Amino acid sequence: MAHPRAPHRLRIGILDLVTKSPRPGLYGRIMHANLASIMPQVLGVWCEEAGHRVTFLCYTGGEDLLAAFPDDLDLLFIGAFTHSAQLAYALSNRFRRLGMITVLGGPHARCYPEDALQYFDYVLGFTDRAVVREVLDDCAPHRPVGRLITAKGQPSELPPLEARWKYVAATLAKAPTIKIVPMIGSLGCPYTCSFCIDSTVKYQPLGFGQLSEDLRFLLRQVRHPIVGWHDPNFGVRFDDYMNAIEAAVPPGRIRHIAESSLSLLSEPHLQRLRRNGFQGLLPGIESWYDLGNKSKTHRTGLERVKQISEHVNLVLRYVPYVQTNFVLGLDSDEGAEPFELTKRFLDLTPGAFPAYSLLSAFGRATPLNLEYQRAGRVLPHPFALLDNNHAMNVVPRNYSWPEFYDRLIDLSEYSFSGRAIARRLIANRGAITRWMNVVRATSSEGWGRIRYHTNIRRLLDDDRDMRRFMERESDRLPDFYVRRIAGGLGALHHHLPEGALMHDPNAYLRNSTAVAQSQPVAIRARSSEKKQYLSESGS
Ligand code: B12
Ligand code: SF4
Repeated sequence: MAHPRAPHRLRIGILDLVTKSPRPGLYGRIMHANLASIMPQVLGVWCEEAGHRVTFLCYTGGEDLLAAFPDDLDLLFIGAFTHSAQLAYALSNRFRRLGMITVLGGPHARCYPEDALQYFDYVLGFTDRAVVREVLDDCAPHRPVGRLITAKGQPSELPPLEARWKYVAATLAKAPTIKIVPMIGSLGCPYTCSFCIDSTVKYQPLGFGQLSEDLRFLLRQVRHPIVGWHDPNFGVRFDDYMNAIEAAVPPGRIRHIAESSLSLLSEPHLQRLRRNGFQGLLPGIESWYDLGNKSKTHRTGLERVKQISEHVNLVLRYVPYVQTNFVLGLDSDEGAEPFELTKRFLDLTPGAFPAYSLLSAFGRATPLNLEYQRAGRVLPHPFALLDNNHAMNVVPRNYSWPEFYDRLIDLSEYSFSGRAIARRLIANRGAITRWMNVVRATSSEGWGRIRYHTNIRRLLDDDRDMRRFMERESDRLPDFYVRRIAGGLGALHHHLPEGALMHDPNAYLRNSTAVAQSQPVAIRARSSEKKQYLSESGS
């Protein structure tokens, strides 16, 4: 279809897909608007500053996606995680038929660009103002294969909160009770956890003066705000961060939630965090054998459990809400022990809410995925299942699938049993913490996942297609998954482009032989850069 090239003032749509589900449960209805991304809001600011007209939507599950944008848009940006990729593909297909140019950005675009290029005119990696300007200036169909544009690294600055406030406010208007304002003060991370997308991205604060300004602005808009920090690892430059908060916020006026590693949560730091209103922390524990650097421990096994439990209990004395993150199925895990150790941790740390991620290789997210791909261990589970929970797309090194699922179900039942919920309730302080933990344990996250994993375990025995798919004997997608994905897309299912149900799980390896050959050197260089940063900053 003919399209006007770069009209002077473009009509631009921006869609932030927080969920793929049009039927969110209780937790989703309350929390989805609080999980909005920052970059789509940033894009809105950049596009308007460039003189274009923006229609913005954060999709939390209740909105009508087909009616949300005017039919005469020139350009539609979609921000998507991998689990929402097929919804994004279906929307792109539908809107391209109406004559729009489509652009994909966000974690899926960074992880699976080869795949996304088949369905979008532009796919963006690292995105800064110059990259956005390039898209707006070009604004042309690129089909059948889209144009990949990426900045050299993360942007060095983002617009102030004031500039993106109208998008924040419109999104939070959809949150019925708890309203969390998304903010960010740094990009990248100095650590090198092998499974993480930021393991090779250098740490970079975004400017502490601006941060104070943003917090002052926020206090003028909301009486007692809650801030959710999106920093990949909050508080790396701890003193600078706290100084910036203290310069702007009278004690107790703002509550904060952040993802931080235990190595940054010493008792003096916790005291300062409490003084500054930190109410929720999400440290990553990940494994009892591997990745000890971010918890500042060289111990393994039961010794590590005891040390970390003591540390998390200390955190809980200062901060009421603590979620501990674990990755299950890492290559360092073998036999019953890792699962039993996590149970001991729960016994010793009843107040923490455990969040389990199944080991997932998100395309290009980390160089480690090349190793899994080379070893033929990555399964072609459709994107909609890749949210760290509904599928594990890496064949475990030391478990058969039935054994892995038996242990996963056993651990999940232990974590969300009536006894564990009651112990958590008693150990927790504050109505919101208690309520959140009970709802999470009894809704789709706790009990819902036990039901789901139990079903997969049953299918491993009863459904030959499922077993063959998981054992890499066949690429034929089991009917159970086909039905689940069609049901999830609902009315949009018939817009899913042909072939978009499946993807090439080894695209990264296939398309990056040259990159892969040069990578170890580049990775070594980045790792030593990071080690130097950690030793200089004392983190
Ligand atoms: C903060 C965070 C969250 C927050 C906020 C999420 C949000 N809406 O942004 C919360 C806690 C809510 C969250 C939830 C989840 N998360 Co999360 N999260 C992160 C984290 C720690 C930082 C991401 C971040 O904001 N970075 C700062 C931004 C500015 O940088 P960036 O993400 O690199 O984005 C750049 C480009 O991608 C681009 N860009 C980003 N968005 C967009 C949008 C458009 C339209 C465009 C054009 C460009 C663009 O511009 C940026 C600048 O270069 C990363 C891990 C990490 N270390 O990065 C995981 C990560 C993104 N999360 C991940 C996952 C799996 C999840 C969950 C599915 C977990 C779960 N089971 O619930 C949910 C999904 C939520 C959803 N919206 O669908 C994965 C994503 C993998 C993937 N390919 O999908 C990551 C990479 C962690 C991992 N496992 O490796 N997460
Ligand atoms: S500390 Fe967190 S953000 Fe940093 S590399 Fe490890 S998992 Fe990624």
